[in-house]
Amino acid sequence: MDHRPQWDIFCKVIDNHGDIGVCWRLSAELAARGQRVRLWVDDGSALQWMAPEGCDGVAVLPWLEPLGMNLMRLDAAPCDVLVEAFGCEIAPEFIAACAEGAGATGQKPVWLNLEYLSAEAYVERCHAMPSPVLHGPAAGWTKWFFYPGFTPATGGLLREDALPARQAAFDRQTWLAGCGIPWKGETLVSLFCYEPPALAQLLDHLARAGTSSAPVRLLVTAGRATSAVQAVVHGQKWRQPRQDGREPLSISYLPWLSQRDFDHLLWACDLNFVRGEDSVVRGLWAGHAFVWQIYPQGDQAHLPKLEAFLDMLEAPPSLRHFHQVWNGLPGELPAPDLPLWSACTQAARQRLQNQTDLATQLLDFVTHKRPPHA
Ligand code: TRH
Repeated sequence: MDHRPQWDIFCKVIDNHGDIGVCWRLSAELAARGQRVRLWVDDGSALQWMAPEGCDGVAVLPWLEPLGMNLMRLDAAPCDVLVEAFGCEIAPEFIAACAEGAGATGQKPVWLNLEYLSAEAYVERCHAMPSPVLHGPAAGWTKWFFYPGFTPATGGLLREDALPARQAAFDRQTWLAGCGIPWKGETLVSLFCYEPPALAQLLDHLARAGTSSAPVRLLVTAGRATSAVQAVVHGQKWRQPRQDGREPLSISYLPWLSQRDFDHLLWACDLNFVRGEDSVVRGLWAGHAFVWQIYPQGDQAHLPKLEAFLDMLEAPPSLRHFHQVWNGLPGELPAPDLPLWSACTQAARQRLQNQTDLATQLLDFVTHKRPPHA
């Protein structure tokens, strides 16, 4: 009999790739730490490029409505830990089946509501708060709010155990050659974004930087970033070659990368443009200068979230101002200051590396709430 704890993680893909990106990374890390994971997802198509090799210990299951035959899996391996990611409501028939199993064994699963990442102050207040379940087959159980975050009083950040060793062994020249990216010593800039209004300004800046010193190569990620760049590049004058015959700014359009290679991209570049929830953390761990495009919310709720993040980062004024304009506030983008900005990332990384990571905190929390099987 397999006594490894069984996690059931539920993920609904709202739009973009952050929901499944975070859930996959968490699932894979829990499996690396000896847990068994069933990842229930309503649209797992992005996993084909994000994680083409899958992961031992993680079973990806379609979140159909109703769950139907897949519920049989609960008979084989009852649920120990339930995670509803980003406020998705777990399928009621799953809860009912879980409650039935718990009735038989006398042990309730630990039920976690994994929230979005923010550096705002409310996160410390709300982290690990209980929410009693009042109705339905699980009435009498407790759901726990779990907030990832940037301080010791929060749930921490996703940071795999294997990350430092992977990063230390990374060689950018070899990786770039393996991807077919023709690198001749240019300053490398990655771009993962939505449709930032200041994109044309950025391209101008990069071309100017590439005119005065080393040329710049922009590595544009697949999807919305590629469409956004292609919409502005047509007929741009910065395509004129320099005196040495090299273009001041060259652009490479990338295919969809696996999550591992997405990390490699961030490690390879001197400046990274990241977006949303997962890649901003990867930008931090990469340790290079980075700029974050926050996921925009209709009621402008993202603006205080952005400011809280910049406070946490201890961003110098030029980086703060760049972020504001990049995120749609009026103004001119200041010139990127790579030495200053990368020093800022490295100092923040150092502070954050001293904190306990999200997977460790989740495992400790579950052990505390539910002692291991006898
Ligand atoms: O895609 P996103 O904008 O996701 C968003 C945000 O997380 C937002 O906060 C959330 O509310 C919304 O989804 C629903 O950015 P994010 O979070 O960085 O997720 C992208 C994932 O895709 C990340 O795990 C990295 C991965 N990725 C690859 O693996 N390969 C690639 O080639 C690219 C471009 C991304």
